Amino acid sequence: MSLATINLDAAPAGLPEEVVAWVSSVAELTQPEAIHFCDGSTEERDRLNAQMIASGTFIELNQAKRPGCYLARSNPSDVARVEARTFICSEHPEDAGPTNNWADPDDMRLTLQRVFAGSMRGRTMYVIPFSMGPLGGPISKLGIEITDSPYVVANMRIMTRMGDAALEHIKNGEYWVPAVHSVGYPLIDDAGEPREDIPWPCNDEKYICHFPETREIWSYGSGYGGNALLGKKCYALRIASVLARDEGWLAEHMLILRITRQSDGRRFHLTAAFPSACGKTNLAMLRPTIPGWKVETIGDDIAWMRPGPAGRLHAINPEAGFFGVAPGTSEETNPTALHALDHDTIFTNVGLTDDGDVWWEGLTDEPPAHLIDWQGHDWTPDCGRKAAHPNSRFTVRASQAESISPDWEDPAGVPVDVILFGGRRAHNVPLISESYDWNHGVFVGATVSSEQTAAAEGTVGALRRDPFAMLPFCGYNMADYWGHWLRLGAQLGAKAPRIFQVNWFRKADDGHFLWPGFGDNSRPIEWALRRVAGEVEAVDAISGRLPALDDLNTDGLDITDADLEHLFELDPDAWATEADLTEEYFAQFADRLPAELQGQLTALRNRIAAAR
Ligand code: O2Y
Ligand code: MN
Repeated sequence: MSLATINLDAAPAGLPEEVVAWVSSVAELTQPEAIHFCDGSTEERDRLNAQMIASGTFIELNQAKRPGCYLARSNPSDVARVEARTFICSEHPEDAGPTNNWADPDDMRLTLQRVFAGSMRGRTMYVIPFSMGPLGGPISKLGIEITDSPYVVANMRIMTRMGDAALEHIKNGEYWVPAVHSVGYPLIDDAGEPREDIPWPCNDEKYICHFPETREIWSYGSGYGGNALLGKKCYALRIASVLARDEGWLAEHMLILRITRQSDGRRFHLTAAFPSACGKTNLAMLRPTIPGWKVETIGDDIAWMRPGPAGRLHAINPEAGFFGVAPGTSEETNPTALHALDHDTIFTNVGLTDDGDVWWEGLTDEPPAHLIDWQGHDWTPDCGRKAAHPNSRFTVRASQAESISPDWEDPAGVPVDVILFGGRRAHNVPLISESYDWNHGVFVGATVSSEQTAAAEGTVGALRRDPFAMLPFCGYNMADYWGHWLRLGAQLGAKAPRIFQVNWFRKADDGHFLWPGFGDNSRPIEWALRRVAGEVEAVDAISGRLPALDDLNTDGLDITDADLEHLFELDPDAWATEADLTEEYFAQFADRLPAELQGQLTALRNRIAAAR
């Protein structure tokens, strides 16, 4: 398709030349039937929703029960992020590092030219200008996603600030990141033969590619979540981590909370990184079981943090919505999330009840007697299959959560007092411990791990490292990323947030969880905040500083003294093994490992020796 045949008549006036050139070049390559610049209006949303209902991509839910809600069912082969098909295409492999899939950028460009050639034939190409973070904010950044998926447009409308307002900033010459996405299912083949569309088009061949030097994203073959909503993991973490390294800030896989002590109105802000399956969404909407504390949500997944004018680290949530896991969300586990889904929500891969509502495992104790499962088949409780896919999702505007902070869109962000690192550890790691200093905190973040619980994950009980919960999301060499954290800590000095490690998942020898979790996680967090306020002492120990048991608020808590003590037991022999495993783990980073982290490992060994 030549430029002359690309209809840019409907393009907004005043587009910068570089945007016109880029959109035209992508259209020339992918050969769409039409080009639509998304304005973000409700008319546009309603038109696309009607189109997706007609094509079968969206099923309209019972509008009396769930107004503005739709269900999408993906192809069963396209249900999650595909880490094995996610590539960092840096010029030098060592700049991607040992924890990323590296691909040669020249080779990958040839591959992408091949798969994207004609990939949008017969389809509309949507151009989505978007802002990550409040529009025009000092920490926010812009992007443009090109996609051939109206489902992606509908989700980006919820997950980002998308449309004309973002485009105005781009027209003003502000920096933006280009992101190209195609589901890889053209409606006209190479011979010019048409084919019918299907409700969830995708391709068996998938490429999720990041070019850190040129700051570009190219995603092909998947329509699902993090593979396709390119503002989220691809931009806000992988590309943003590179921007952050070069510009002196942090792009992190962290939730953000405001916690207010009602007795004196003192506000604390906390960010927290957790690997998957550690209850991050539940913590983002924490309902404290202890009185006197109010918790507000600022973000549930990603934090962008920059040193502010007074030298403190300020965090924004770059996203505008939640893309949460549905199974397990219930009135008991996370009523705030559940209530947010009452209206204007896109559900993907959950069950459809006979009265046009949604259902997933864990929503109610009593399952419906019949429903249609996520693959469109009849389902009954005894059929032996799941009604909802385990990675089924809801997409909902963050403002619909009753816990949302009135300041969640403050462009200046909130000053961070506490950073938490958590993993899922049955043994060794205490309920909470405070790092000795920033560098020790970086060591703790770098060594975050979870014990593998299923044979499918590898050897059961073996540690799966997920440093800073960034393993699949760091856009460059992980050791250099640790170095960046160390440098930023030195810059922040005494104004740096305090770093704590938490573990909600420690088990007793008979296998029962020692800690009730959920709302009771407010108890160790209260201790952390009181440490920040200088109100409570701590006890030096192997892993960090621990609370004296009397200082942990256990009022009304149903836990035995033995279990409480076990939560903080640190066995020097077990920790010596931890230290050996850390040494093995660090070895893969060779001379890129910052010397400070090797020094932290030595300090840990010294504390173990002293405890023996
Ligand atoms: O499977 C996907 O594409 C979703 S992954 C995801 C979604 C929301 C928040 N976090 C994640 C994640 O993988 O960390
Ligand atoms: Mn996440």
